[in-house]
Amino acid sequence: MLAALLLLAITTAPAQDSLGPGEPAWLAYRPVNPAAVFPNGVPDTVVVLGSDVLENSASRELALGWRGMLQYEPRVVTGANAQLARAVVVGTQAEVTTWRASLNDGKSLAPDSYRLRRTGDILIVEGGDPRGVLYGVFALLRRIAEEHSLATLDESSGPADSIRWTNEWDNPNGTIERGYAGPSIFFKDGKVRADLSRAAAYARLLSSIGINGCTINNVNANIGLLKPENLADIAHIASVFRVYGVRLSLSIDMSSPQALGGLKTFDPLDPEVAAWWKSKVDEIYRAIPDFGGVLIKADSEGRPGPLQYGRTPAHAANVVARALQPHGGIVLYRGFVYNNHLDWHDMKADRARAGVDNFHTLDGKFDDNVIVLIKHGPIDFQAREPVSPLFAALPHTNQAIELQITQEYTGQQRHLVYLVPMWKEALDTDMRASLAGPPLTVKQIVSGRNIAHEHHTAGGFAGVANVGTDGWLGHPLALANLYGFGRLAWDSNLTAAAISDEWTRLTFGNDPEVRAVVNKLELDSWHIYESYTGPLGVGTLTDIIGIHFGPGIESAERNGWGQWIRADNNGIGMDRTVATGTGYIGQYPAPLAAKYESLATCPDELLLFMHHVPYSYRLHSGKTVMQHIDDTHYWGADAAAAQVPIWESLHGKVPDATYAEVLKRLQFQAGHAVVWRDAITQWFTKMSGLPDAENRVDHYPNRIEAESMQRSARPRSPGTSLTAGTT
Ligand code: GCV
Repeated sequence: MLAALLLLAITTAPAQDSLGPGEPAWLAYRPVNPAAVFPNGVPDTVVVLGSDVLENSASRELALGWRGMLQYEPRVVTGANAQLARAVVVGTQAEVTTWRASLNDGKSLAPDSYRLRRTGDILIVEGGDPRGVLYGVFALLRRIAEEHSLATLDESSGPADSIRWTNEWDNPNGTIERGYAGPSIFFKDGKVRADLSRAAAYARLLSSIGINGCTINNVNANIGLLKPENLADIAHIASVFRVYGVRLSLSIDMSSPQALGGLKTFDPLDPEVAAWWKSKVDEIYRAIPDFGGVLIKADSEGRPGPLQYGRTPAHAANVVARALQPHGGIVLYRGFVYNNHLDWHDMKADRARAGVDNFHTLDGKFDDNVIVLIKHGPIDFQAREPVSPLFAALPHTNQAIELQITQEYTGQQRHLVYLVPMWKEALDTDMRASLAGPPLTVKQIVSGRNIAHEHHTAGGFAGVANVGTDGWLGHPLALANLYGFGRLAWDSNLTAAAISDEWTRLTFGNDPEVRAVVNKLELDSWHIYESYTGPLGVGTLTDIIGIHFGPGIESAERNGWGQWIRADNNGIGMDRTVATGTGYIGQYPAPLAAKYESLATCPDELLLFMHHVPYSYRLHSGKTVMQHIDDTHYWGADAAAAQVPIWESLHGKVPDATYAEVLKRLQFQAGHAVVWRDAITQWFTKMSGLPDAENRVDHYPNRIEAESMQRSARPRSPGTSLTAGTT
């Protein structure tokens, strides 16, 4: 009955256009040419072999896809005895074998995996389990949206990683830390929202790209969410997630046994604390039987943690993991543990070292259901960072990679930055200990499947999405990042270009011109953003003290946060070498350490992350550091401006509301790129005393003038309200 009511709630969810731009995102189900997909006729019947709630979702989705893309209302029947002509049959492998034993060819499917095949006039979507059935249906619908012929079909697919979660930094009051698309879809005024139709729609989107878990609250966790009355409300969110195979999880605060439970301590080795966690976790599972587990941020940025009692992250993770283990739950324990009161006078102090320094002695000490969650870079989701050396330091520990979909330091969805190419660089980095052995990439490490890391039992991806009520991510083109995150978590061998094209076709259709323009904008965007912000791996130069938006070059210096760029009149960059610097480079396996330690082999794009050099230092490109700063910033601002007419060429070819929203944001970005360019070129020219070879610096004497010139030079679309430097 409850399931039926939920289904009703979902099918009667508010009309798509009331959910704002970007909705329904890539599940647009635009009409296609049926003859191109089904040369022998469109299947007219959907047969659902099982009765699992996920199989019901699968058949409902097929019907939606048929209606939208093929303009056909299919007959939906359940059970194995249906009379068939042209049909799509969906079921688990066991159900398909019971239905037609002859279809069993011995290829077994793992949980979450699917197989799509055709036999005669019948298409079969077969899953290793009901979740696999649903994923298979979404995969079939992707083929149809891309107008692939399904005259022949036999393909199987399964996820590379078992953990494929998004994390949402939502607070009970409805705000979202580092969220740039309106308020929370889960919480309002201290409570779970009464209307969870958007939460349901989000679960559907997540499921369509293979995401199987979602942590609904901020890692800076609110303790009160674990109160019984709140757990009862959170269970409603879990119910709407369940229909799409998404397991709910919660961020927890390690001090809860004391702060909420009233104990004298939250020392993870105290038996009363362990008992408190066990009782609380049992209570959670009574409310949410398929609860996924917990996410823990501790001893970081003021959050309480085990260090207070002289205990380790392993002690803290394990005490919660032992409470979760009988229920099948997991702990994602964040490797983001660092001291934000570093002494900036100390030339050996280095925040980038913190991950390895805090965790390497704990390798092998975490329980099997603990996964250490590691930000892809050692600092904090900057526009350019090397991969975190922590991935190589925990060979006997389950690991997952943490990526940030919300664009905290990368333009907050007012700048277009397609992040998949950046993530791919991290995932493809080879961390092998010696060049003699086979490659050992980060994607292999987090998949937990390689021989060198045989003790892994689970691994995967967590992406900080922070979707809100405003078109999920605000900027319509930013949705490619959420889509890309899910697709990479499923198959990290997919290319950034293939993912962009897939997303574009599902979102905007198959018009070659639209595809070419959107793919170009997406694929060029990271390079453009990086060009007018932080050069050569120095950091983003973003204002880190304020809202992490816009230039704030000196804000990183002379404070305890450790995002120093160490710029003075003579030079710039952090010396992280083993020879003369902080020794950070020595945390990498030998081949990578050798590459970064030597100026001769350190790549230009990471130079200032690894080395301190004079402004006159010549890069591999032949330019000096200062000339590189000037040239890239002028190029980047021009390239940002050029995105506007490129997008304008799509007027009338994409939905009007999306066209206007993207245009507004690209125009803003073009103006803001000039602000960035001038702030940085002027600051570094003054600091270095080296003039631009082309004498471009001081074109715009100050930032205010730059803004106003930009405004008058480029008319805005009606209704534009974005202003540089504000949220
Ligand atoms: C949720 C950065 C962000 C913080 C965030 C933190 C983290 O420091 O600015 O808002 O806290 O990362 O990832 O925990």
